[in-house]
Amino acid sequence: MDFNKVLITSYNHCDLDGFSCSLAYNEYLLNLGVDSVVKFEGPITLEVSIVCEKFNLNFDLGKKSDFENREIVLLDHSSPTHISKFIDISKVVLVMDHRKVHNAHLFKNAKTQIELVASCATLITEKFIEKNMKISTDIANILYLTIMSNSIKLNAKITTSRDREALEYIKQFQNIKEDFIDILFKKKSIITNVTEALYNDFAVFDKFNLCITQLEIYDVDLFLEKNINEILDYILIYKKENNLKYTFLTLIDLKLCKNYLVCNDLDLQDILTTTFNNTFNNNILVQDKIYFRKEIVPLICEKLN
Ligand SMILES: [Mn+2]
Repeated sequence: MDFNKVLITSYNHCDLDGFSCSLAYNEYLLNLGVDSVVKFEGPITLEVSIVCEKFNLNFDLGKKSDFENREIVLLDHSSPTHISKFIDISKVVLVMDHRKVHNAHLFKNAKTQIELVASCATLITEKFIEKNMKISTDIANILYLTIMSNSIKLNAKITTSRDREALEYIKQFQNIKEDFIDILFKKKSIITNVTEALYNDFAVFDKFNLCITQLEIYDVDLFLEKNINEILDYILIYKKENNLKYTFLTLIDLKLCKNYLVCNDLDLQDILTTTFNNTFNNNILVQDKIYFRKEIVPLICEKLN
């Protein structure tokens, strides 16, 4: 597609996928000679800040004047909510995301590409592959980390052959040491303020009066042992404050590749028990595989309908 002047962004407080996609697509467009800039709305997430520090990248890019009168590209996100006030929805010309439940149709003037791969970074890498275009070392490194992180080192069920092929292409340009992925996993698991971490990751699904927060932790058992009471208390507070019917936490164990669902609402426990054919023990339901929130939502929505 042809662009004039472009501003690339993701959702507010975006994760590593939104961050990497934006920087990579910016490099892709600049290589094609397009006048392109990136802008994010903070605060910066822990995983992104670890990666920024590692590769000396900047989350706060450019000056305000650079951002006016541009067509907008929205990456790793497909809803008019949780985006910056600076985004005029009618100016969004391209939306790329990898969620089954999305609102891309609300961007009336946008071309949309929604495909269910593990990482939106895979869709961006495919743009480079199509043109057989080189990727700079820094961008290759963050794309590689993102796909490895999003697929939990290719262990997540959502991983597709397209994610693997994207990684193969990136490998010729990246120089990151393999052990940095585990270092990143461990570093991003150090949560000093549990309530804040839960708050920052809540996603609301209005249609179902449902809200789910998600954390990825290197050792979930230990984390829950320390924090279960604070988690259950805060989930309840958040539910009441926001007038929601259902609220729960989903945790992914990055070491054991397991999933944990946490809530003390008995009605919701019933729904989750039926959905996953598994039972709660002390308000925790454990499963021997990874489920991302984006996988859980379509499953549970069927039951809430
Ligand atoms: Mn993503």
